[in-house]
Amino acid sequence: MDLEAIYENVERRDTENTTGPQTQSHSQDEGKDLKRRGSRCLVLITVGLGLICVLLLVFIILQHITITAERDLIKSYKNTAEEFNQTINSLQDSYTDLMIEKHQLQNNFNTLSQKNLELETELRNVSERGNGMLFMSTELKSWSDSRQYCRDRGADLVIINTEEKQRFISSLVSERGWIGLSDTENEGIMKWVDNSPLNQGFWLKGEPSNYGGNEDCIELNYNREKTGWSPLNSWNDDVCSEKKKGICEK
Ligand SMILES: [Ca+2]
Ligand SMILES: [Ca+2]
Repeated sequence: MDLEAIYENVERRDTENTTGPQTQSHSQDEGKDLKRRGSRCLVLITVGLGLICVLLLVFIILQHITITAERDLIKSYKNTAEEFNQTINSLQDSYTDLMIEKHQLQNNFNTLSQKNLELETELRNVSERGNGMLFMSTELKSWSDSRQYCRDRGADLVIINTEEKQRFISSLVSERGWIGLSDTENEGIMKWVDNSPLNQGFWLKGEPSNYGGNEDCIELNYNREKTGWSPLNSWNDDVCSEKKKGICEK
């Protein structure tokens, strides 16, 4: 019921009951009762409105928290997406660089393959002229053991009997190695492994020295810094038990 209507009703009753003392007292009690009820209603309405306000406030706070959390989540997704894009771009750049590097390596490989082919052809030509195929042993051994290494592979220590072959082997060898020449049987009489005599030697300056009276096996010395070294001056006699690689010819 409307509060004003209640008060109007009370006043109207007061006006109507002004005829006698008993009736007037009774009407006053009723008015007080109505006022108390009205006050109670007012309190209830106020409390109700307060509760509604509190609920609304709680609802708004919850909504705010939810929206904030969603916004943070979206922000996080956005950052992740940006990082992902950056990673993709970086990978793309790396891929491009690698492709360029791959092409360069491919070109280098092609160039090296071509050079290798040329060297193989040159080696074949020289080998054909020298009746053999050249290779270096992989182990350091005495002259006799190096020779055995070659023989175990169907070859022998190399015989160098032309300037062309000497030049070619000097250009290939990058370390010292035994060749098939020695004066083991007769000091000063050099013989090849096929027992043919030495016609032309390509000695380093001052060699063969037979130093200590015990140098009977011949090596091709790669050391280009050595005094007097040249492609046609690279032989040295050394102690046969010294460990070196062997230059084999098949
Ligand atoms: Ca000697
Ligand atoms: Ca010597």
